[in-house]
Amino acid sequence: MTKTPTKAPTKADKFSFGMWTVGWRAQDPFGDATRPALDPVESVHRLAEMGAWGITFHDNDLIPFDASEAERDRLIARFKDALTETGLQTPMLTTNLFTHPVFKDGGFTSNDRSVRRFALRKVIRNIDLAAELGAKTYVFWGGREGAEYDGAKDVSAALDRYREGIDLLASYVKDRNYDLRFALEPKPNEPRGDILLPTVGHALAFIAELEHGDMVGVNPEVGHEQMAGLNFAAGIAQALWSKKLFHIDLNGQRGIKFDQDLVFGHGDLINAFFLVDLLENGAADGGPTYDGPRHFDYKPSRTEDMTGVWDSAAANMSMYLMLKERAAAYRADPEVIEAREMAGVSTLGTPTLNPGETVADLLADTSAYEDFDATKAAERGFGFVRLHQLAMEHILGERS
Ligand code: GLT
Ligand code: MN
Ligand code: MN
Repeated sequence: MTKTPTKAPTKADKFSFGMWTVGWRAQDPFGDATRPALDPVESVHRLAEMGAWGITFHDNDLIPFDASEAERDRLIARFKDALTETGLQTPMLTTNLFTHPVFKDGGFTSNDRSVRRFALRKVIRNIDLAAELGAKTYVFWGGREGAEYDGAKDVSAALDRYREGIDLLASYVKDRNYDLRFALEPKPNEPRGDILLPTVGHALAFIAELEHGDMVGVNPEVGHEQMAGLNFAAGIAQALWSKKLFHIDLNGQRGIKFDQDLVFGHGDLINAFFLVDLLENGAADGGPTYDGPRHFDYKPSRTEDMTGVWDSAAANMSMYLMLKERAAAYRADPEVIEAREMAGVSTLGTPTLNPGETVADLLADTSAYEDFDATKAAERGFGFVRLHQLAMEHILGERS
């Protein structure tokens, strides 16, 4: 029986799931799979029944690497039928450039040129399918683009090849007039010892070097930034600020360790709260929000049977909706509004110079420097702890 989430999602919530998430058979480096294979058509039906809006996939989640043309056509056709029956969308597609041994040293940045050319062809083929299915985002997670040994990879040349690949694929999309944007997904390590474009910041800097950077953004994943000890909500704020948050992978991670892919909110709950607050309400009042898919990229733990798989899928959506409710109450709470004002959070949006004020005007303003009482200004307490405590009380349901 399909589990009904505690909080019932609707299509308007734009919740989507990777086919590889609920479909994960739970094999890990130390143990065999603990669950049977899941038919993608069943995933489509179950997710739709639970109130999800979309399903996303890698080429090889649906079509085996060595499938014949006829088999490929058959698998796509029955998948499309399931989409039509359920109304589930396919908002994002991506390419598997990591499972087959041919990609052991990467796809776009493999030291083997023939592999790089093969990778480009594999992506182009699936981009055509993405356009056919009406996807709006194409994700690039370069899990194998990296190295274990510093002497094994010329990082500068690898970045040249990465740029060459992404720019070539972007020009292909433009030539075909596909309504598709690219989103690069950073990760610091695993499966490679060190992966290229390890964080949101690295990815944003890379995008700025692209010829077709206008159609390339990021797809940050909660756990991937947290594996590097970074603040995910803060990284997302910068991606939004750069107008580059094209997609997002929601999940949970507990600290700097292997990629856990827990249910959203089952890791750093406080950061998850501030993330949802940011996505839904914007950084400052009136700041940019995110209206793209709320995409869950988690792995149902190895301990779970199929009931546990669907329970955990529902848990992701419930967690998001509960946090959304808490965040709305937090923003509307008069005490929070006052504490944010006292803390200067809501006044940081005021430009430091007056409209039209010049450097000369600033230099002429004695109140800004000569007469400025730094000792007095240093006396100010910001009340950040009180503000944070109010947030905790909202998270714990003490205030509502
Ligand atoms: C893989 C990875 C995820 C990526 C997927 C997209 S594949 O499961 O762990 O973080 O988002 O390629
Ligand atoms: Mn991911
Ligand atoms: Mn992950």
